[in-house]
Amino acid sequence: LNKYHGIFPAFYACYEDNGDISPERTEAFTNYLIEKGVQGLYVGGSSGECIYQNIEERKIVLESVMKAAKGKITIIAHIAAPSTRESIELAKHAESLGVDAIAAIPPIYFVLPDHAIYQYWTDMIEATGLDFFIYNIPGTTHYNLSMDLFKKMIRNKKVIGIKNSSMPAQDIQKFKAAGGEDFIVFNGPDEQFVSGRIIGADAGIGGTYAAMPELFLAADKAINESNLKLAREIQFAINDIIFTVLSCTGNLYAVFKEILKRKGMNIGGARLPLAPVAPEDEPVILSLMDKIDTA
Ligand code: HMN
Repeated sequence: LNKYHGIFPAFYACYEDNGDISPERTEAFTNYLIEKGVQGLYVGGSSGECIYQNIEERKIVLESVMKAAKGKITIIAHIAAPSTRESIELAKHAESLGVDAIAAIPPIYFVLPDHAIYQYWTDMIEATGLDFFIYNIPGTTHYNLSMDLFKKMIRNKKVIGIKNSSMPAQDIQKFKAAGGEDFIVFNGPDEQFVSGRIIGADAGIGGTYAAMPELFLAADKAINESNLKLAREIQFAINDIIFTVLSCTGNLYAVFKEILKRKGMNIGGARLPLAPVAPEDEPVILSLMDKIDTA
């Protein structure tokens, strides 16, 4: 059975009330998601707020996740850091913990030429024996993976898939066609999970799955059973929730974490500069609690 199928929540950073990384809450949240029935976790990505954590903190997060998840579900560790040097350190650390695969965005801040991105990814790939997923997320990195670089990357046998968060669903079709049948494509934009799966994504990694895993698991099941009418209905319910959260003053993750807290899963807030939940978000959060429970 392919271990890269189904629903992979992009794991949320779990903090103490004072904002420190919380190993206990990280472990508890991992167990919570395993009990929901997810097939894997994507740890240390955007939703994991990796951008706002130092290397030591990122190691603690992965260690705590692995303590709860090792051998139970598939773990992909996002290990990209601003420098190649730190990315390699994180890659080796992830390998020592026994993760299934690593993944990385292209370099951030400076938008570098393809040859430099190729070198950045290749250096971290060569640092371990692990499988690797390319992470294409132009909305945040301002770099849109070229087909040329994609084709160059997949000549390396360790490159077994891509998490694609570009908005055109047709990009998924292109990567799947060029990568071949066994090449794994993860859908990135949660608002297009159903479209992404239908056009060729094998599975999904998403930043809102952790807040509503039931809905994504149900959508995935409906697609597998070719019940497209139901899949679309679930996607509409999901999008209604996402669009509502995006209308809040508080950041997307801050709002979803607040909802999780009120459902009994306290993993703290989001780190600044991500905006915390604001007083004017209160009625929206109350309406979302109902929507998430009854959807
Ligand atoms: C990750 O890297 O942690 C996430 O999987 C990123 C993911 O693609 C999310 N994109 C961003 O946060 C920019 C989406 O899941 C996104 O949260 C969702 O589509 C809602 O807009």
